[in-house]
Amino acid sequence: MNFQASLTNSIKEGNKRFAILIDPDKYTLDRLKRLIKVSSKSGVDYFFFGGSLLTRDQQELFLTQIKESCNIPVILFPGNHFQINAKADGILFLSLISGRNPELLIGNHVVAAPYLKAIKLEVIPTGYLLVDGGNRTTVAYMSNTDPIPSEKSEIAVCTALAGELLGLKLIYMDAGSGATNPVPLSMIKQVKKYITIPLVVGGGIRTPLQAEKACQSGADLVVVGNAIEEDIKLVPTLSDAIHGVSR
Ligand code: 1GP
Repeated sequence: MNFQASLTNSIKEGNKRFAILIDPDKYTLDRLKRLIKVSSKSGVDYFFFGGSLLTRDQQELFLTQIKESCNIPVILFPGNHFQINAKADGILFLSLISGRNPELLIGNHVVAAPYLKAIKLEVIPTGYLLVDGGNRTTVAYMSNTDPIPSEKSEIAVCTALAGELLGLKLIYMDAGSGATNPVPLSMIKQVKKYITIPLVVGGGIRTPLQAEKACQSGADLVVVGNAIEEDIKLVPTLSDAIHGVSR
């Protein structure tokens, strides 16, 4: 089953999903192998793979390692079109709809389109909303966009709604990797109330309780990266917290 179908199914069944963000710059091959093992045992649903800026050429090696050693689907979360890779299962085809940078609304998509057409990757049209997490993140700098202020839920709601009306299939609210504060729960609740497509939430989630609360507020899928890079023991506890939440 592809990513969109499996996520839609889990929502219908009232289940929440857990994705680990693998920024290949932050792992060695040995640490990646450990992460794969722990994730397989802990019921991790997806690996998101990518970063706003990659400086080490490890993508091919790491994707091969993941695909050869587990069944967890790998969804590319690309910072740019150099990160397109046919070894993955799918790609978040991101439109940075909280920003006003035309390259990230359509320019990069035009460049990527023929590559995506030529390879067998599930393309997931995604409305990406960057939300202020209290510090300036790499994604805010690299994308040259202003995040939505954390107290402006109405802007997030209208932006997410516009994304759905434009035909996007997923909304991803992100405070940015390493954010001081995650996306506010009140903002998640408001957005969830107005959209019918799946809602992904990530950025700055560091504890099982934060992950659980994000799910209870309406996140269908929670993404965690940094906290797991620092402490791999969080994987099973985060997984239990997220999967323990039902509608
Ligand atoms: C970033 O949502 C992801 O795009 C994960 O963020 O690394 O802060 O968990 P963290």
